[in-house]
Amino acid sequence: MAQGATELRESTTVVVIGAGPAGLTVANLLRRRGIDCVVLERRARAHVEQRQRAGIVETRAVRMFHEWGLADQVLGGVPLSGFLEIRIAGESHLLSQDDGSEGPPARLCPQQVLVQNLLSTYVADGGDLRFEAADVSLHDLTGDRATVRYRDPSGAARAIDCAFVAGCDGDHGVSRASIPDGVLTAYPFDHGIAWLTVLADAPPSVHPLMAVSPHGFAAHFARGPRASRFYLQCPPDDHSDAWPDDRVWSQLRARLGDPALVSGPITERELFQLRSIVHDPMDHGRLFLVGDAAHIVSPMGGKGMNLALYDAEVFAHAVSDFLHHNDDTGLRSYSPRCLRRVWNDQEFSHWLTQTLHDAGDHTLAGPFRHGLARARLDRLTTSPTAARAFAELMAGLA
Ligand code: RFL
Repeated sequence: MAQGATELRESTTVVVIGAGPAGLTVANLLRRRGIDCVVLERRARAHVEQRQRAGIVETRAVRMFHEWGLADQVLGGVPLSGFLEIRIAGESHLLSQDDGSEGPPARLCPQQVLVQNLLSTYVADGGDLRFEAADVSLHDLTGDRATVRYRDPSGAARAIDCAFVAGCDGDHGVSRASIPDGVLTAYPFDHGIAWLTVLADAPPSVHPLMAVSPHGFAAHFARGPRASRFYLQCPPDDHSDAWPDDRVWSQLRARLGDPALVSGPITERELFQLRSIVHDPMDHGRLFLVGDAAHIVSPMGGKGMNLALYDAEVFAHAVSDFLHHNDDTGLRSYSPRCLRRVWNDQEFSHWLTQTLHDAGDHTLAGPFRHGLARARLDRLTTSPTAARAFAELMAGLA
């Protein structure tokens, strides 16, 4: 954007780009430490508050919100039932989610509920949050101060000087794209699988449920007292138009091994590819990438949003240590510290994705990988030690 004479200039400590789980958590944690910030969000408030995606805030993240004194305000939903059901060819196996640690467990808290609560807490706390910020651009990232430019809803050009920029604008945002070519290395992975996901006004499953069947993988998760999210494995070149309601319900009944599954109106459907990517490093000068802006994890294992919350806390501690104690250790170690957890969760998600798909339709993975996946499931459902290690990973404590 041209820097005209009418540009309105301001100054703050941190500009946060994006008001998803990552950006709103960064903003709330910074305010708890008395650090000024401005959040710039491209979309309108109603859009941000209604975007449905993740459903579970893992144990580690629940305890993080408790430690910051935010749990009562931001965590909606209910504590998790304590079991995960894996159904193999119609046979049910309940895995305890007890990881052996003390403290509050994971919560069934839909992403939009978390976002609404983070948003209202931040605004009630006097936080500065600007919706419909257009043409956001980042400047002077390696200088003494960075500048973020944008146009407000009236079309006026604005510029904010800051010490740090938190790039929380997801995989398609402007933050990562502002880093010069050659600075970051991308590590992408395509699972070669697509999922059709539907949200339906249908009774939730008793426990989070993942099913392995010769027809392909399926899953059923609660998204509220009367709402469910379902997932169905499909070929990567499939299209959601090929999935009329009748086909969705008959395939779910076959794959979940539940002929009596109660259907309901489908309120949302989307077909997406299972893919993962890691960008390394997660910082450049005064810019720190947080959440999906730095990494995408395939949804199996429910780690994407939880990683965003992890990065947000590491960043907030790092900025606070620097401003309050003149200690830049946290800023310098931000990227390696976050990437260690990112790769840990990528490995878990990849392992679970391969296991639950390969163990089903053996024509896709071939008989050898099918046998390996069945052996992993056998170990998981018969060895208490294997089940405990799995629970730790699900909880985010490993
Ligand atoms: P978000 O949520 O994408 O938010 C980014 C925000 O930035 C804004 N933005 C901009 N603002 C200003 N200027 C720009 N130029 C901008 N460009 C973008 C956007 O409007 C938006 O408000 O990223 P964040 O905060 O890093 O959060 C990440 C999570 O949303 C994501 O990891 C999860 O939803 C992934 N995910 C799941 N994660 C879990 O932990 N558990 C799950 O069960 C789970 N299920 C899922 C998922 C993702 C799914 N999709 C997207 C395929 C299920 C699905 C269907």
